[in-house]
Amino acid sequence: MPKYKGEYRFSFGPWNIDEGADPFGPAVRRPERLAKKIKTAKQLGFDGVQFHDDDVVPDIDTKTPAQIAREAKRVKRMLDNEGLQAEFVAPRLWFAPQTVDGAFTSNDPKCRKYAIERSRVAIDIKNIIEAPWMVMWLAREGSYVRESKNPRIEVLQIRDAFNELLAYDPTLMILVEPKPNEPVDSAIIPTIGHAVGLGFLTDDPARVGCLVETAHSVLAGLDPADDMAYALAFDKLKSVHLNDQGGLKFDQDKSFGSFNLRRAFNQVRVLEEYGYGRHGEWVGFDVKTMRTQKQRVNTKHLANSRQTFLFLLDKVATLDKKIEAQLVKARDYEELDRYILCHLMGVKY
Ligand code: XUL
Ligand code: MN
Repeated sequence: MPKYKGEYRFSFGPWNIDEGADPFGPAVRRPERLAKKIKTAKQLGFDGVQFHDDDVVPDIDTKTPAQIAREAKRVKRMLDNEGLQAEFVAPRLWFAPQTVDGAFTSNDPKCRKYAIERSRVAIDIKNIIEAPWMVMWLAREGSYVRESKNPRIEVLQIRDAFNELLAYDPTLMILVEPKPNEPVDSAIIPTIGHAVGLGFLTDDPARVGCLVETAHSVLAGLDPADDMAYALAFDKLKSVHLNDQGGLKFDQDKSFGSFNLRRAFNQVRVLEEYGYGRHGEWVGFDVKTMRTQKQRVNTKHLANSRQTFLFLLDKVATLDKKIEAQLVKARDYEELDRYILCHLMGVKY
């Protein structure tokens, strides 16, 4: 009998070991090479790495298909040497001059074309490094000024773009990672409900899934565990970006559980009760190095987040199901609340 219902494989992306620049100040740590970050992933007990297309191939827009393939193969070898898998590739559709006004929803048709072409390149890279899916964080699909775009057309433009990409690669699986704002004022696919719905608009809904990020749900005023549960009810949750967020402010990407431990417990509970991971789903941590960390302790947030997940998994497994059921049956939710708090604090109930 396995100890847990779920099977957990952990990942993070190279951007999660960062130099600490923010809109108000420059970098405070030296950049690290991708090869070192990949080795760190292994040393910290992770199983895979997530990538943006240009994490794999820097300066991607200046390179030929042959150069891109060569560099992607190099990264695949780095992963193989460490016994790690690539989890996903996400096209960075928010950085180039062509994506200032959005990618698939830009008002300029030449820019929309760029977004499709760039996504095709990302799919080629994904296939070379053998990642199971492409993640779409639709960063600039939305508006700063509502009247600048037609929101109904925007949804259909994203649908059409997805259809082109699904047709380009019949093995492609797209995961939509919703976020309500930042960088745009108002995102057109702000919540998991929107992401699930978008999948059903495409030519092949079975190949469009979701990724729920804790901080993004909180920014939308929603509960991340409930968002995960919603996507699971549709069989759409293939990945998560666990982190934490202190209310409605900028996207903080704090270490998992660091702000609201009970909320973190409930995310782990939803995943574990479903048996998450048994169908190839991953647990990713989209956590940021605190700006105050010094160079040699710049990965503690990753190790800590993974460890907190495992501690909480134990809390889920050791919750007394009989007590829980009795209190639910008696509808004594005040007592259930107290039992959960005692259990989380590790004090006698
Ligand atoms: C942005 C965000 C991204 C995606 C990957 O808030 O979470 O890092 O996870 O493109
Ligand atoms: Mn994320």
